Amino acid sequence: MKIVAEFVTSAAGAGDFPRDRLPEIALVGRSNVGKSSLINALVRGQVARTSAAPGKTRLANFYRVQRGTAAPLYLVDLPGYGYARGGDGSAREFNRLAEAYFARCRGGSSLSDEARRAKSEDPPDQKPIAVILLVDSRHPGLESDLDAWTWVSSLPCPRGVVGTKVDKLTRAERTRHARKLESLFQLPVPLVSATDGEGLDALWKLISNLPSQTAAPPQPLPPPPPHPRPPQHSRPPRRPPR
Ligand SMILES: Nc1nc2c(ncn2[C@@H]2O[C@H](COP(=O)(O)OP(=O)(O)OP(=O)(O)O)[C@@H](O)[C@H]2O)c(=O)[nH]1
Ligand SMILES: [Mg+2]
Repeated sequence: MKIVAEFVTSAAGAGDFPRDRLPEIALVGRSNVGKSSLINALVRGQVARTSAAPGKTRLANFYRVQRGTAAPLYLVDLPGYGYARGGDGSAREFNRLAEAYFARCRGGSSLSDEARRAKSEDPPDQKPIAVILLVDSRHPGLESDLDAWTWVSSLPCPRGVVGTKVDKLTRAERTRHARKLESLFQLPVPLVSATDGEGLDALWKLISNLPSQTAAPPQPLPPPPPHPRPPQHSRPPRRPPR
């Protein structure tokens, strides 16, 4: 299937977000979990910048994606949380950006329904946004991820969870970790690899079917999770990221 993807814009705050009506799929997760790599894998290209040093993505980056004959959408690469070397300043930056970003989130009918809608009655600052929490499938149940899920679950958007880097699991771990993730999040959790492409079809399916019934009723937006602990499996980079 042909996939056309292009970088559209980087946003540092509310004034920079695209103002069109295309649905958005926001990827959220700890620094280094593989958000940018997964976007590249999904679009089979190199549109997003990746790095072995956590904290690479500091802005919200928007990629417009057209997959086959499906309606176009944005994949949105948000900065990761839990980047220790970024300090409190970077945590505040992440919280401010996440808060501004998800304030535009409106629940409602499914994304594909939304994409088909020619006209929208939404106020100009509201649009269909779904959020996918990425967790490292090697480390199910990190407290920072569970905190993030609690926060994501309070947003009025459809949501899902995906386990990344499955290529790093043994066969036995796959079964065990998959069960643990599904029990923690109470959802099917596809395991994917940006490296070898495993699970990407399932993820595309999840994206197009993100059901509206998982959307919580609109409510005042809570603050994003406090700056969580750094990932427990990785060391801080020697040099600060650029
Ligand atoms: N083995 C393996 N490595 C991966 C996979 N996905 C990402 N990586 C590696 O993990 C590191 C981090 O990947 P990124 O995609 O930059 O992570 P990120 O979540 O965008 O990180 P930030 O921008 O810092 O928030 C890089 O070294 C990638 O090559 C995967 O599926 N398998
Ligand atoms: Mg990134």
